[in-house]
Amino acid sequence: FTDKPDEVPSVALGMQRNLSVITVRLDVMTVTPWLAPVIWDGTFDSSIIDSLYQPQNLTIGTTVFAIGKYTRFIKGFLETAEKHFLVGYKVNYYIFTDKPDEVPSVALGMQRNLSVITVSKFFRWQEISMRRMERILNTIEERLLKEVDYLYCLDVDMLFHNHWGAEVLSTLVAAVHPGYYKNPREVFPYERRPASQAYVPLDQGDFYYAGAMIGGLIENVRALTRTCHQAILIDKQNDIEAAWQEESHLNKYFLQHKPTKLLSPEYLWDDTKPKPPEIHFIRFSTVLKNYAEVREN
Ligand code: 2GW
Ligand code: MN
Repeated sequence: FTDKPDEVPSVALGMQRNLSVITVRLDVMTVTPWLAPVIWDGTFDSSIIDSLYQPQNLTIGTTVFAIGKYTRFIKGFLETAEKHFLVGYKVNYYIFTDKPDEVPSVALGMQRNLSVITVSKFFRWQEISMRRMERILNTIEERLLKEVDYLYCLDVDMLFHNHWGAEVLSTLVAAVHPGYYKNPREVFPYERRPASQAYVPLDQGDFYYAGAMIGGLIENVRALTRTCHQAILIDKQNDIEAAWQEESHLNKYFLQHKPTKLLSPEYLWDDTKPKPPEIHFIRFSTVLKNYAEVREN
């Protein structure tokens, strides 16, 4: 067992003597206190993972929203997903947009399909991002229950840079936010007002999870989107909007329904941050964008 597999020398072994190198990570948390794995490079073997999941003949759905100026991100998202996202598996992309004409045509690999779902644009940006829960829920109930086994809901202003494979599959999957994985819970930007459904007291919370990735078995993502959407509606009736919109509600949900697998920040990075040594691969990361320009309506 070593944290430095590259440094294991090759030594001539006698007959009937074998050596296995098992990599361990000592520099990061690789399992939660409720025994869910945290997926870091060096904690899994892709060939073993694929031997588990390939025979199941799975279909993995991916939702992305590209409303208003965000259609410009679709091309890079899809082109890089084709190189790194669940390659070798059946993948259905579902692109929600108000401008179906602006969805570029990107060459897709075998067993990979794309559906465009036309939706209206909301005036407030907070609604664009928050209403994803409602729209994903409706689409799950209309068709995704029949079409996919697992569903991953991702931000579109992102690019894949390295393998993002079947090691992410599990019942309910959350991504640890790249900005807060070294911080104590008191500084997590949870919603702190008791009047909101997303309220988390200062002495609670496990991790701060990113809103840009929700995943899991379709039934589990359905339950998540249903609960979060209902909580958002209750907040609306009470005239309160959580600090980080649906990300706040997601964090409340994961506090009450522990994820069965956590993705380390390798799986959801932020390019404005320098790469620290514990991140061996940046696998999926935000595109640097001119916020003022892209968000102007
Ligand atoms: C427009 C103005 C301001 C903010 C967002 C938008 C906008 C977002 C838009 O005009 N069109 C659009 O399609 N979106 C979708 O919402 C798109 O899929 C985008 O990736 C997603 C989230 O917005 P984004 O990427 O600008 O926000 P981030 O990266 O700062 O978001 C984090 O916080 C959000 C909550 O405020 C969400 O939880 C998001 O998932 C987080 O990554
Ligand atoms: Mn984003």
